[in-house]
Amino acid sequence: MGVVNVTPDSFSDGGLYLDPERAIAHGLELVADGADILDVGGESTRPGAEEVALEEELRRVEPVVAGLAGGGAAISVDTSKAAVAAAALAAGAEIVNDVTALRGDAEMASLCADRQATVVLMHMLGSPRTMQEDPRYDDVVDEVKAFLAERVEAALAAGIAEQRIWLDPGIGFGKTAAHNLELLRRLRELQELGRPLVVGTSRKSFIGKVDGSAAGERLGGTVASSLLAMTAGAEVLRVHDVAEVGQAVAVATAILG
Ligand code: HH2
Repeated sequence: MGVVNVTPDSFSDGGLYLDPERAIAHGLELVADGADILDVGGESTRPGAEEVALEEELRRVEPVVAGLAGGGAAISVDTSKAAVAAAALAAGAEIVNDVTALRGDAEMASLCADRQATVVLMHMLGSPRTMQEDPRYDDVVDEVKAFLAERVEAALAAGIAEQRIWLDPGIGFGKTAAHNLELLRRLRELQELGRPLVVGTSRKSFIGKVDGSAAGERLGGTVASSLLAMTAGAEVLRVHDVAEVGQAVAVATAILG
């Protein structure tokens, strides 16, 4: 899954693809690099990020989804607003990646059920504005797992088919570096939930906590963590650097057979 951020303020590529033409060109490049899915987002969820008004998020996302649909990859929309998801699904998206796991907008679950969208349910403690203020868990893996199990039940109750539900531990969303490392170390435990796992470690700050690197210098850490997630059962790797991670995955897969 390649990341297409149509935002001025994303933590690693904010402002690069705010213009729809540039975002579409970037998405097509990621498809050429081997992306099977493009995740188009118009609102940064980095720690402390300001919320984006509905009209502005629609203005960013809709033309980019329309421009990329049919371009060789499935389109996912990274939003927690039902109106944005609806517009993206109408423009050709098939997947709704909701970092609030259907808790952010009361209309989201029924929309996804009606449109038969695949949904990504992600764990987050708190909201982007507050999530990095002293996050605490007794056992981060058990708590993330219990949360995701509860959100699967909520999605099923809303009429979303089980085979359309993917799960994500939410690396960096209300977690310290130690929490993120433990989630990645024990990722297999989340496989017990029985649904495909999406994992997004790309350029995230836990990598910088390991070696002091800045957001633009975390490709090695992204590759390492993505490969380990893959060998622990992750089926979707959400990354900015599709060519590099794709090559690493291909070589690792060839070695492992
Ligand atoms: N991470 C980010 C955004 N959306 N969605 C899922 N399912 N999983 C993730 O790990 C995830 C996500 C943050 O990365 P990015 O989009 O590059 O940054 P920003 O939120 O600042 O736009």
